[in-house]
Amino acid sequence: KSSRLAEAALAAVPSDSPTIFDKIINKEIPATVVFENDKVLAFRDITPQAPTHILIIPKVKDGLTGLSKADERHCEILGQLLYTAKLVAKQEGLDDGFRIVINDGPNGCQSVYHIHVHLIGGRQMNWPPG
Ligand code: DGP
Repeated sequence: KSSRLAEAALAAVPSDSPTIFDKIINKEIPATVVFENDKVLAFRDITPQAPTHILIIPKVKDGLTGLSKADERHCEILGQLLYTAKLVAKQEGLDDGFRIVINDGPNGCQSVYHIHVHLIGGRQMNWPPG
């Protein structure tokens, strides 16, 4: 399963085109939304890697396909994404800890080019990651 995800990531072409996440934002395809405000959306990952696996994304991409494309104007939304991860971790009861991941580019195994923070928890994590 993990290697299939890695293959999908390697097959993904980095671009600023709309992604599947725009369809989720626009409610064109369903997602299990766990938190939403005017700036960010948090929903359950379709291929969870742990009992809790949530993606936190900005509602407006503004060129932020990935962290490597961040500009100074993105500092506020980057803060909002991390702060939302903290709020959702609390909401999910991840009181013993959790992991935050941002995959970037082919080497980082990024498959969707709309920046997203993975919030993963509910089990013991290992280090180093694969
Ligand atoms: P990354 O590999 O970091 O780009 O993570 C993209 C994640 O997005 C991956 O864990 C699977 C998830 N994902 C892809 N398509 C969908 C979808 O249609 N719905 C949901 N809920 N998650 C999706």
